[in-house]
Amino acid sequence: SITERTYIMIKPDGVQRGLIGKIITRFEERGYKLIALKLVQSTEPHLEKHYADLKGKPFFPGLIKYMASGPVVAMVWQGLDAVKTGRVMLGATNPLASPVGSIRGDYALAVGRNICHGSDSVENAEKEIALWFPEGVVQWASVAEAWIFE
Ligand code: DAT
Ligand code: MG
Repeated sequence: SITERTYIMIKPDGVQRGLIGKIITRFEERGYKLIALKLVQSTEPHLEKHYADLKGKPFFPGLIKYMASGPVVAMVWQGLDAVKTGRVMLGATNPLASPVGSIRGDYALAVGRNICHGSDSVENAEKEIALWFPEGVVQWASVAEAWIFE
């Protein structure tokens, strides 16, 4: 559906490395519509909720510390197949397994510093959007939409 939404987040390493604009540009150029955006210094309790499914993994404490180590860019992008295509645009969890041309495949090398997050299912996307944007998103009419979809 063209109203499918995904939660995309530029992690602290992506922010520190000056990659915010490049990552936003990829989603804009692909034809997705930005419906929420903010720079946030997150907290460990909030990140533990975001990554609740991974609690118990050996890398969990390090993941939470890294994600809280600096600001992140929280975004919601909307458009056809946003969740699955967003994941394809990100690449694999391990940047070394990510194709060149994907965000992680072009800008990252280490699994623990893979610069961006993307929701892995529509259900999780909606949960993550509610967690990061309790204030809601912005509904706006895109003039480009008539040229991106038939
Ligand atoms: P993804 O971010 O591709 O959805 P995930 O949800 O399985 O991957 O894991 C969340 C993050 O945790 C991932 O982006 C990087 C980190 N991570 C995952 N597996 C890891 C590992 N084996 N060692 C270190 N960090 C890991
Ligand atoms: Mg995940």
